Amino acid sequence: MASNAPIRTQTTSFCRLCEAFCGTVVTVEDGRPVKLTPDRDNPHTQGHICVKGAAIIDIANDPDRVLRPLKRVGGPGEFAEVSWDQALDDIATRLKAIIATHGPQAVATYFGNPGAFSTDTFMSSQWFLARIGSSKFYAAGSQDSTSRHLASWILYGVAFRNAIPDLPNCDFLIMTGANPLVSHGGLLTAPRMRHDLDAIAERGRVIVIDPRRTETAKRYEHIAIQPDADAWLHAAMLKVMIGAGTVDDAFLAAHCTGWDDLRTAVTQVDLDEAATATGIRRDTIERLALDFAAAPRAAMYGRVGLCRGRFSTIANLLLDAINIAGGKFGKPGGSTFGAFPLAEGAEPLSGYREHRTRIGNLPVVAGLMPAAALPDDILQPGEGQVRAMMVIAGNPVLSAPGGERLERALESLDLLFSVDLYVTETNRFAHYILPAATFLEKDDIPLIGLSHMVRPYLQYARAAVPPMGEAREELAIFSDLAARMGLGSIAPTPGLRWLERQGMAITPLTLVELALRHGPLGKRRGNEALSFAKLADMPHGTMLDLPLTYGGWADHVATDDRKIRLWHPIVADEFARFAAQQAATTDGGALKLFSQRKLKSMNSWMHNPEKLARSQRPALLVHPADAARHGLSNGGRACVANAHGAVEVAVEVTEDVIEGAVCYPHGWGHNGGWRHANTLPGANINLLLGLGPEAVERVSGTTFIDGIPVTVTPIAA
Ligand SMILES: Nc1nc2c(c(=O)[nH]1)N[C@H]1C(S)=C(S)[C@@H](COP(=O)(O)OP(=O)(O)OC[C@H]3O[C@@H](n4cnc5c(=O)[nH]c(N)nc54)[C@H](O)[C@@H]3O)O[C@H]1N2
Ligand SMILES: Nc1nc2c(c(=O)[nH]1)N[C@H]1C(S)=C(S)[C@@H](COP(=O)(O)OP(=O)(O)OC[C@H]3O[C@@H](n4cnc5c(=O)[nH]c(N)nc54)[C@H](O)[C@@H]3O)O[C@H]1N2
Ligand code: SF4
Ligand SMILES: [Mo]
Repeated sequence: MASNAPIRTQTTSFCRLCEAFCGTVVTVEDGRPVKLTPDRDNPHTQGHICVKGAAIIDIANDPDRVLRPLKRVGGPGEFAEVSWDQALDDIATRLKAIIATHGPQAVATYFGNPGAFSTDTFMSSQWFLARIGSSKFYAAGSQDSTSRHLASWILYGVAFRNAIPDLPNCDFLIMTGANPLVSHGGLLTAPRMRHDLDAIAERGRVIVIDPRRTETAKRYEHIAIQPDADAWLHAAMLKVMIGAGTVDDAFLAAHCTGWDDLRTAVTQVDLDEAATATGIRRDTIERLALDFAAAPRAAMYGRVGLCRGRFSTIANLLLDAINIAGGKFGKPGGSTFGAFPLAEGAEPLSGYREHRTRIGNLPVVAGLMPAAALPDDILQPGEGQVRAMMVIAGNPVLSAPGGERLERALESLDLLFSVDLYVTETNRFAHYILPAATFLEKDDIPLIGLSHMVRPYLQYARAAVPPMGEAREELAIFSDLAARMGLGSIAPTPGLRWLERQGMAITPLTLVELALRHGPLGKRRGNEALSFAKLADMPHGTMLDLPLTYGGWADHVATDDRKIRLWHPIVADEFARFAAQQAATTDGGALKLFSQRKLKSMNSWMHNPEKLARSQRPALLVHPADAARHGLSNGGRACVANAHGAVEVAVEVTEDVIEGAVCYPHGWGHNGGWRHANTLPGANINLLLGLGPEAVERVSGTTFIDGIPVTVTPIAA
């Protein structure tokens, strides 16, 4: 008997919207994803998901989602559907002509945040760029982590080697520049973070250092700090630890180089000046340093709030130095490297300075080019001028610096195409938009999280549904483009292309599978057990029998002498610059702008689903004393301005933000193809960010985002 009941399947999977990689169950009815629920049997996340994860269903089925290739037919944002053949033939022809005339460096990529969570998107876009011979990989990293990666490169010899706090065994955690109860962690995968932090607070202390009394700060202890002052705090803490004789001299002598130089540099920092710069009382700084030093199982962890100021690289380096000199590094309950399930050398983001930017001669960190150099790389004529761009999973018009200049640059390109789910503020300037597949439509493993997992885990998730509409995975898109350009495959090396000709399947996932099978876990569990076919038979994933690297951490240091490098010419130069800054006075009437994230918002793109957006009212947080001083009122409007631009915002007066600073979320001010998000209030705060070498930390290309001076003036109703 025929039934009209829908055909319903359930597939276990994991969310790929942030680094928590929560285990999920995807319900599919008649070929459509209809529900995403937590996978309570996932041993890693044990039923945790957040509201954004569940909303991927609304995104996948969003009537505004791009499901067929679009071609520009008029002004920005005016598109018509075309076939894949038409789109790819034209893109391939134009790319070939641009490369033939201007060389491969005339082609650049902008790679955005969601792409980092898809092995396919991340590796195939890198492969394609390498295959055409360009190194111009612009990325969100300069708004997020390049100063962290430079500090890691100096210390450990590998840019992507970041230490993580051993949360399960830690009794004293200092968390700075991070709000994991909202963000769910960065360069740290611990999806049940709140449970971990609660347990630490129960055993000991969790201290949050932040210019805002954040959701995390409210739950634990809070020390308010002025934005962009972390280098002062960290140097002062280290100086106090040295003065009190609480540093681990034996560890420093055995495992580190450059301690004498670093010690000399930090002892020159004046503690009263550090108190003035940070807004933290001197005795509070001293107590914090001594309590940390005295706690046997202590760690200090920091994230994006440390990565976008004027001295981000040394702020990050000093954070690690506090862990190292304090005798907390590589020990249970301290700070150490995550487990490494992949074969050594498999990290894609490792180096520094392999090339420099054409604009501003900035060094490139971990292959990630600084976004602040992009608009002029397009607009300024000369050898290597960018004439074609692909924007993959990024929306730099809202998330990066550049504003109108970036828009003008994008509109001037000979070719701009984007792989995305939506028509955005950025790709509305494109010649073509190619429809991307969501994570529901792809096989994957949580690759980017593997080296930052507090409790190492692995899952191979199969696509819950095939790509919807005419969406395609990036591997298919770039392979097809390469073929149409006469390049054959996009496999990045001649060796891999040779293997491919012998009949071996060379894809991002098959290479990751190989790196996994030949890594430490393969030796332990047996090579076969780690085939993706076998892993796929474990629908809830598997905890890995790999401990964090206590003791074994030294094997993962890749400096020439295999010692942790606490001093380097870059550090010397940065300290010289820092010391010169210390005497400088602060600007009279200006307030310091910094950023915040919201639980129901994801950078610039999850604002279209009604269920996420309805509670969002972006507002400038202002301390009552500053509000009185500048004539601002709660619920009123204000103009926030500096030399780079001006935006109009709503004002919220609150004691949660430190006096002297103001806070606003990024990613708002929509005018893309999102019918709902376009109607929402909110401004693009990144119009206030500068461009070019003056607007970045020179050594890391980090965009100055947090602590930038602005004036705030009331706007009459
Ligand atoms: N002022 C200020 N600026 C900031 C920040 C801040 O805190 N303050 N944060 C910075 C940080 S940390 C980051 S990482 C950047 C983020 O900024 P971007 O890297 O630009 O990323 P998003 O804004 O998240 O935009 C992601 C784009 O990818 C698309 N997309 C979503 N899923 C997929 C997918 O599966 N495949 C493809 N192909 N496309 C997809 C979305 O539609 C959207 O257009 O912003 C930075 N900018
Ligand atoms: N809900 C949600 N989750 C997200 C994202 C999102 O947009 N929404 N984005 C994802 C991305 S791309 C990333 S990179 C991660 C980031 O993860 P986190 O680093 O935890 O991100 P934030 O919530 O921005 O936390 C940064 C904190 O630094 C503080 N801060 C700002 N300036 C300074 C400073 O100068 N010094 C100090 N000490 N603190 C400062 C801010 O007030 C803020 O509370 O989150 C990811 N998760
Ligand atoms: S916390 Fe991150 S990984 Fe987990 S459901 Fe939310 S967005 Fe997805
Ligand atoms: Mo980020």
